[in-house]
Amino acid sequence: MKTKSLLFVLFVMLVVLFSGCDLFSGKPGTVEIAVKLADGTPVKNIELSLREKDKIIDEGGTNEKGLLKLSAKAGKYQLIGSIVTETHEILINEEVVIEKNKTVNKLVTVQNLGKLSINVKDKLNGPLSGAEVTIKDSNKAAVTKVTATTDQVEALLKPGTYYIDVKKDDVTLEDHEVTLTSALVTVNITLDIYPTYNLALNKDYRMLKPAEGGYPDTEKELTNGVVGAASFGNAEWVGTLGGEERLQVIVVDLDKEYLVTKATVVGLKDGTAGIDLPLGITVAISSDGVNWTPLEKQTYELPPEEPKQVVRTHEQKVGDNARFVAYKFDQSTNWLFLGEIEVYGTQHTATDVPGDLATIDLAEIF
Ligand SMILES: [Ca+2]
Repeated sequence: MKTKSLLFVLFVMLVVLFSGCDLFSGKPGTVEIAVKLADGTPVKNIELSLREKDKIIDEGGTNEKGLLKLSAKAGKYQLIGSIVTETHEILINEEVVIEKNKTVNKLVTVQNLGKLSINVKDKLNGPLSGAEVTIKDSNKAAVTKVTATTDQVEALLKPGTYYIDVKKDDVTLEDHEVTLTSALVTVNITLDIYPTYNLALNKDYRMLKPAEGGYPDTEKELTNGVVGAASFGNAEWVGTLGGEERLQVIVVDLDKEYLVTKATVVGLKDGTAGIDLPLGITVAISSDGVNWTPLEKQTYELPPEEPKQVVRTHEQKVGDNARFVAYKFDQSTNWLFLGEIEVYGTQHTATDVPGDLATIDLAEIF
């Protein structure tokens, strides 16, 4: 019995010793992986996994700096991943040795890969967002086509010759040639477009029918650059009544004549208060406040499934010179709630022209 007990104790001690050893060697170590181009440019959003034979031990994607930390117990592993570009696919298969309780560094330098960074600029060298950018290969066949949300487009591609087309509105620049090396190559492309600004901001305007007392226009609220929340109770809304004709006319004075690109107006629907958006909006432009050019009326069907309270922006393309911009509203309800009028145009086209907002007959414009 005594010997058996001793053997048992010895067995337990051995188990504890071995499991302790195993526990110790099993303490994880970390590898910090850096994925870079040949010139040191980080490569982001690359999915990598740490594998032991075919088993994935840890995985993740590289961050903005091209870095990724993966953990495993001490040992040798394969680092597996792939970079899929519009032109080719590069496989990553590297050996990584992880040491217990340590962080080791692993640099993965990707060969045969370049990063093209395209910056789109306006004629005054400012950032121009929203352009359609097409990257074409050396045979001028499209490789990728994107509409940029900002002024920048980035693409990972095989080194070589590329041609870039950039299009915004009706302005196009074609076949801008670029040689991409195994590096970050930045290209600035300038489109023949002037930047536009809200020329109506803080400008004077007049309304055919004045704001109602409960929803007043205290401080030129239609050009103050602020739009209220989707509720008639918000003080930013200017409320007017349409009267028998259910009609309102508003004229804004830009002070000078400009090339106007578009005119917008923000309206409120509040089904809890009998306020709906207009059924029709007509914009007219004038340089002198006497002779007016009406643009085509835009009509709306008001969908019943819309939310009860909603803010909508009406937009009218213009593309002509004007100092005065008039809006006519065909009201669906007697109440009309407006939040902001914006008139976009180019600053460099400013021209002094005679005209007087105070003498315009608003009832005679349309
Ligand atoms: Ca406003």
